[in-house]
Amino acid sequence: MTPLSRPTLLEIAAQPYPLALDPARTALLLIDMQRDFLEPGGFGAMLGNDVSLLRSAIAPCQRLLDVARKAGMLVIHTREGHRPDLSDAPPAKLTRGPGPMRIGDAGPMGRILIRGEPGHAIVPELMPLPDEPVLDKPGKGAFYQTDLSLLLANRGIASLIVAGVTTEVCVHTSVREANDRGFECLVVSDAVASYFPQFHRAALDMITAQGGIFGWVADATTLCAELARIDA
Ligand code: C5J
Repeated sequence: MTPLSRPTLLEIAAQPYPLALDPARTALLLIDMQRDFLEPGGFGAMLGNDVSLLRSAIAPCQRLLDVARKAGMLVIHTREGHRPDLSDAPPAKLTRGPGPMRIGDAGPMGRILIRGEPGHAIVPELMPLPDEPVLDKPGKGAFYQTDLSLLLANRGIASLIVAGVTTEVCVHTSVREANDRGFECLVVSDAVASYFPQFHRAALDMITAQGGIFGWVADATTLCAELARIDA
């Protein structure tokens, strides 16, 4: 395909209809690709989940990261987690789930969902570069109690490419928050994943239903082929 020079609108073959993206006003948002959710022996696995279902998103995320970096796009990573003293975790979240597998309890990779613990880190395959913002979020949504809005506004971002885990929890919450704030969201179907395939499918369907009520969905191959045309 022919390389493009900026400014250029990319037309992405997406569901429910093609999306025009201005790469200069688009950011890649990678949600919670953390060791505790994705690695065998982590918190997710300890709960009895099959982490291979989540790990299938790593390679598509790597491809997205690669083209986004080459295109000079803003890349933002998030991590779900709390302060070691748990002072930023609401009681309703702390008392959720069977003990001793709650937030702050000892897990196989350190204390569960606590900042600075080994399991809280982003998987090595998707290690952020030093100039890429990493947002620590105490909730499921990437906008809740973070400075994401500010970072996006300062860069004039209007559209988000969203990838990460899990499709129906932190990805969905973040997309809903972004949609209400006026961002166009393109969710990358094979770069998001869930421990529950039926939830993954339903969550993607919810985004594109009713003419794209929360946004658009496209696969990584389609998107990467378009982004790779950008001449940064
Ligand atoms: C995320 C969760 N990241 N499922 N967290 O989706 O609790």
